[in-house]
Amino acid sequence: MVAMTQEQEFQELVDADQRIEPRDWMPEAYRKTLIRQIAQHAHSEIIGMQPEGNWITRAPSLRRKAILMAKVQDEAGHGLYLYSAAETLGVGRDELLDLLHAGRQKYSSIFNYPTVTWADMGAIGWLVDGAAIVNQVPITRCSYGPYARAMVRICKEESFHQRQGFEILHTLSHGTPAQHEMAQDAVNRWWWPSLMMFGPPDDQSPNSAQSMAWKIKRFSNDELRQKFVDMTVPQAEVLGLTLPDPEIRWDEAAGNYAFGDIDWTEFFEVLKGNGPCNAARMEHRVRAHVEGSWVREAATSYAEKTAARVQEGAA
Ligand code: BYC
Repeated sequence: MVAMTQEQEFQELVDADQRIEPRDWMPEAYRKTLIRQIAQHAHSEIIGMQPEGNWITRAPSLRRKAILMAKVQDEAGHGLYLYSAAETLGVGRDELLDLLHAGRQKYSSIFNYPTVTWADMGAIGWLVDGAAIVNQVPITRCSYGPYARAMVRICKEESFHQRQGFEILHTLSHGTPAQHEMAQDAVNRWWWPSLMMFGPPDDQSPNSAQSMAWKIKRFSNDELRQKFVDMTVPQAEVLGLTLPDPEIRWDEAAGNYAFGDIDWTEFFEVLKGNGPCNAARMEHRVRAHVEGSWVREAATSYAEKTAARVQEGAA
């Protein structure tokens, strides 16, 4: 019998839907691609706090303000779980943040768009968190254990976020004509960028084939985008809002909703740093990091003193 290589054994485990854990052998390229995706995901969570943080002081009621604060805090928590999952692959959180700040790692394109009215909080919850759920539920079955487990709790929280966004839009849509118009305008602006969140079309997605073979990804970008459209079109009807795409129609033969062409030039421009808010998001992130350095220093110093005291006590 010919002995299997480590790589073949690894692929057998993946094919049998077994989980890969941090101490297991894994191909270097698998580790690298996971670090890339998990880091990008973590960065998206913390950069994603900015567009919504923008409305905390201007929420229309105390109830809305408390809910929005809780949501933004949840995003910080998601970032923490994800940086911790990345750390199990042997990379430090500091290192990942340095790569983000140097523009060498990405975050989701969606957070480079501005939040200009209160209705944007509704559209982000409904569409952006809705897209996030469709993309992330399959990651609960990702082959890498720590990433899959982090995603279970994240998805539960995203589900709450999506409903609160839907509720904001439902209230506005059934309010005064001006409120309805504000809700419609927000949906018009967030619809196409939400479809872009799923990544480039399958024939222009260089990482998909390998990530699917490794079961990091369970569905292709286009498959998930289609699921999102199918889920969202009926919800728009309940909201009494329209989606800004005249080509949306039920395709009987395909058993799903057909939709119009996505402007991929806009997507690739945003990825290159040319979206409406790329510069502002990075500038804000780097400034917050620099201004927060004293907190990290104090926490490190406290941890060192506590550890020294424990050691003294043991001596
Ligand atoms: N934005 O080969 P592909 C949230 C990049 S947080 C920017 O298809 P892959 C939330 C891609 O990285 C939502 N870049 O890549 C938070 C690659 O470039 P590199 C974040 C994108 O990895 C707060 C290149 O394009 N969710 O929901 O197989 C408040 C080619 O793409 C994007 C996640 O991160 C994009 N949209 O598939 C509210 C989910 N799309 O790295 C909500 C986890 C693609 O080779 N990530 N690129 O230089 C994934 O599922 C996958 O990474 C993607 C892309 C489907 C996004």
